[in-house]
Amino acid sequence: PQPVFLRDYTPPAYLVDSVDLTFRLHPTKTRVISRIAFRPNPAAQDRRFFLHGEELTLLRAAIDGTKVTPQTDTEGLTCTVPDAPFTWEAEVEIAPEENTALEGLYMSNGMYCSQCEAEGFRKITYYPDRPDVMAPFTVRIESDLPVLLSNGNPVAQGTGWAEWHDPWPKPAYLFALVAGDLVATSGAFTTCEGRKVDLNIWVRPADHGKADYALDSLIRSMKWDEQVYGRAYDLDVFNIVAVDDFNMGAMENKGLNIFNSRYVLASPQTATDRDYDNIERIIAHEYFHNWTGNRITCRDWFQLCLKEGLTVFRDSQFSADERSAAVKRIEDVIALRARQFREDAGPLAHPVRPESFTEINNFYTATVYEKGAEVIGMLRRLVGPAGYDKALALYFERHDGQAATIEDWLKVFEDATGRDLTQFKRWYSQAGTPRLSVTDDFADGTYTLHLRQETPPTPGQPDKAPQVIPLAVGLLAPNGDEVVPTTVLEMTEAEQSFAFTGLDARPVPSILRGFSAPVVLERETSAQERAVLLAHDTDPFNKWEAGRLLARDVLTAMIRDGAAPDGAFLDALAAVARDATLDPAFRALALRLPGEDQMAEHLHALGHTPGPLTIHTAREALKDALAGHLQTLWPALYDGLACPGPYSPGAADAGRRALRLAALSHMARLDGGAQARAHFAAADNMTDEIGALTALLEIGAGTEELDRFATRWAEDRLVMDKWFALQVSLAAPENAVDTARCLTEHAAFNWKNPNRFRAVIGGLTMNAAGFHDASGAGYRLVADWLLRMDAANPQTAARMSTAFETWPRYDSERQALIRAELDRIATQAGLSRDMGEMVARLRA
Ligand code: B3K
Ligand code: ZN
Repeated sequence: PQPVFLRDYTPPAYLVDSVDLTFRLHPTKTRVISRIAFRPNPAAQDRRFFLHGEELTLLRAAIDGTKVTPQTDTEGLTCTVPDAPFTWEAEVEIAPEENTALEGLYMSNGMYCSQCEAEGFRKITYYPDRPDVMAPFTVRIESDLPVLLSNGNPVAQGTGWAEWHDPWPKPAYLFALVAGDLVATSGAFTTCEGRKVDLNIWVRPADHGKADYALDSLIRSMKWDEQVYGRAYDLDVFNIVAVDDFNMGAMENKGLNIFNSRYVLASPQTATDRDYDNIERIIAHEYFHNWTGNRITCRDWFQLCLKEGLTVFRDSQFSADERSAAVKRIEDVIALRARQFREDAGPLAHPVRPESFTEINNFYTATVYEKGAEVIGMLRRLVGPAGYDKALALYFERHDGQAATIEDWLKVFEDATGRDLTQFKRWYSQAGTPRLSVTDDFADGTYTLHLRQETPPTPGQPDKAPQVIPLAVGLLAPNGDEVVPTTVLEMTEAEQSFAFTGLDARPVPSILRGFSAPVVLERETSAQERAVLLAHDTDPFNKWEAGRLLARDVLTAMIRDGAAPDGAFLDALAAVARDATLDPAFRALALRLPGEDQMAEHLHALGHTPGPLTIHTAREALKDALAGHLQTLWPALYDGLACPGPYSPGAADAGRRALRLAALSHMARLDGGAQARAHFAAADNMTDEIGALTALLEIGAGTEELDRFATRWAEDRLVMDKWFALQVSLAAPENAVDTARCLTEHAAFNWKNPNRFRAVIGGLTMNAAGFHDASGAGYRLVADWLLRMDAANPQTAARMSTAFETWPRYDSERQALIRAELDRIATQAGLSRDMGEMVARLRA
């Protein structure tokens, strides 16, 4: 397979005025009849008529009613066509039941469903499957199944058939079809334009009653997008369907979102606070795509961040408004560092807008999504909220109905605000996380920050130019009073200094407030300064960050020098944990120590290569020390934070539960798990049940509870995913591989279900010390499963292969072991395009 390049873009040779599709559904012999009105594109030079098509059996084709015999190959067909508008008709046969890749039309538990982004429509029928070809679709579905859905509005229906029409021109990747025995949780929403919209969340009958929170989240999302972005919904119905077998989280098909059931179904007994949070966020994300993605889509797949970065940014704003902005920001940065910084630091690093790809599905990454959202956050910080709103209004006005580019996006900001964004555009083209080193001096009342930025080389990009870095800074007096409130410094040079005058004493700087740019800050700071910030910073993000840096340095000293846990750190953390004026959710985050993978990355950047087991042991020792040091605090927190009343997934109660469960997990280290066992037995919601089980597994206990859990929840797929994942990810390092292997032999291990596969194999890759066991057994097991999965479902397998992206930070023995597994995968016959590209990049 050949890579495609951004620079090679050419406009489509033919445009589409309308698409009519008829589906005669059958598990192995579905017929798809298409009638497509084409016209030559005046903007194109090329007149070759090519339609994408893969794994299709072409039964007949005609142009303007006359039979034709196109030339077909494994990628599509070509045909001689008139030099004027014409109608193409074709009939193809496909076999949804045999589709294990879960791309195109497939079956999940007896129901038909589709996933077309990015290039799945070509597995349904012959079509110019590229996002810059947009057309209105009319769809007829014929099937005995009771619920038949497609995009747009329902037109007509009878026994065994239904017709849908979507008036909004869309690219084929937003096409969707669902047919099944489904029940709906329904509601209604009247838009600010007065349109009455029927809302339905469709689930399998056994899951009825578990979609209330999803519906509530949808209604709040619709309201929010009207109020904050002025965007109203544009069809008479909005349907969401929950599907058990799904490669990703969800899909924003026009008017018919399809979701992984784990991001729809929830009840207090079966879903954790985190699940509720994810449901709210992903429902919002997919809904927001209706404007950022669907009404304005991408010209080509290199522009993916145009819709994904923006939509992630929008859903973060929504979550911040619905819950706690401070907590949301901290959680986002934790995730960004864990996934995107990690990606940027390894062989898979790529720009927010990649310049080439072999398989686009490999680029639905933390860089495109999360860094893409950070770039928009920086843009908003630079032009200010009013400038941002003006630019967005212009974006919607100018590009509605179009397939746009990053150039279009930036031009809108330039036109709306008068700002030159030439240098800023480097955020889209340069890969890697900039490192920002900071020194300072103080003389005669003037405090000066000296900044130096440098972005390390990444694959294909040895040299980097300076980027625009918005740096939010505030200054605190040594007693903790804020003397300079947040100001945004704009760094544009490789080296630059900024002065603050009129100060009485040398201040304590609070730099990169709110994590104002996705960079690594490097600054020699005393533990004392960090303690001042942890106690007094008015910026909640940096207050948390100060604690994280203290913890990181304490852990670094323990891992590298065998130091003992630092008492001053434990005291500082204790002060935060018992400060009742702070949000419990914030306190719970402050108590969370940096992860093992984060520590490995940090130490590697410092030039060290400690064994994963050393890191694990040190982190456990610090947790034990924290438990012991604060032994009187834990029961007080635990007793004081019980939520009165019935379970509510709202932020306030969730925060209390998070802090209470953090206390419980520390108590377990002191009482052998007695309290956690009692908590498990008494739990009346899944958050408490999982929290108690986690506390037990972390101390090597919980065998009985695991059994009880399995008995109680054997029939609930989503809850059982948790059971599978938890015991692998929390297994003692020396048992992790065996635990995972054993679970892959469990009767309920249906490996073709992506959620179950991710629970066990992904669970192992998340157990850093277990996965990186010196024997290489973890690498072997994961590679075995990648190969097996690749033959069935390349997308899910390729995504999991990113587990190997951290190889450069390990010792030479482990590197050799990983390399051997990557070689073994690379030489496998019949490897998918997805996996082929991933291993090639991983090995480079
Ligand atoms: N746009 C989809 C992702 C499609 C993934 C294709 N492999 C979900 C989302 O980002 O909203
Ligand atoms: Zn998205």
